Amino acid sequence: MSAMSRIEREKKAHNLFTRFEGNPILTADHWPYAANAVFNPAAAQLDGQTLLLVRVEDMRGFSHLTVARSPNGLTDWTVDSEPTMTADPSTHEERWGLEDPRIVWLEEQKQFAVTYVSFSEGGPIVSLAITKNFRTFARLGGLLPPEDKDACLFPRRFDGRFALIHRPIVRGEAHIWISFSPDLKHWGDHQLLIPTRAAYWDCHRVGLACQPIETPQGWLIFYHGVRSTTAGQIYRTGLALLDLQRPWKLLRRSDEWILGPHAQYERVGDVGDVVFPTGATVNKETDELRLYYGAADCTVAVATTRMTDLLDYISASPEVDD
Ligand code: BMA
Repeated sequence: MSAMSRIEREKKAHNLFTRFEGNPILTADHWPYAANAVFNPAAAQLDGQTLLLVRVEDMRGFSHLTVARSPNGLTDWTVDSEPTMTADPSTHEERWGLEDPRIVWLEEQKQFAVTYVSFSEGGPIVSLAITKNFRTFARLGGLLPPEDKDACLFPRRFDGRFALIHRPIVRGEAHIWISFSPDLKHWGDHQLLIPTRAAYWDCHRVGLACQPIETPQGWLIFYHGVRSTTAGQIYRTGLALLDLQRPWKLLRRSDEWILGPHAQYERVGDVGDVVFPTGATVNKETDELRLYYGAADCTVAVATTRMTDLLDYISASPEVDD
């Protein structure tokens, strides 16, 4: 058992993140062309700037991805004048648009991997694109059959294999899985990683939030959890820790959510009561982690915390038995 009492830990969970006072940082009004909503952004650092690959929903209700850049990650965003990645509707895979990207730096390839949802006629598919500059992309296509979403690669191989966290729907249930591949194309050895938890805030659905964050204690995993209530679904964010060398091993999991809909822009929108993180940046010098998230399926917001606080909190969270 940890030294922190449950009450102390709840207080810590409640105070872990500080919302940026300038939230929401991006809205459809910032966009250089007509859009209904801009949300669920992937995040990376490139050329001394923060880059967000933002999901943009057009007036048909279909989505594409567009880059926004900022010198400080908070303000002064410049949005690409045209969509950066659009669906190819002539393919079965991308019939109804591209959604909810995640970005990770692949150490071996020295390129960014973008995993995103292609909305196919058969349901959502996880697709992969590789890029150096977010201007040109090598599109490697779908990785696994539908229905699957909320996916991200790890930055390197484990025992010679790449690893993918994703969220297939299996028997109607929405749990987080991990799968492995020798070549980023053929995937297998599928294992359940983080299941939903009966009665908790994450009892109905879970899915990966942003990219896995490497720490000396293990991989920090942010995930969204859903509870369905009589008033609708509530999307909140929790934290888990995976073994550094064996990421298929879940070490700890937060009892509490650490970010939930509270601000007006999170409570009210196209889909109210949704915080949906999909990107993070870490500044090792300042110890700061910034979590970028979609708020109420309408806008992009950011909240900040310290890596040491996250690690203190997850170290005080329950261990998970095998
Ligand atoms: C999920 C995804 C997200 C969306 C969220 C809340 O299932 O489709 O794109 O932000 O629902 O509506």
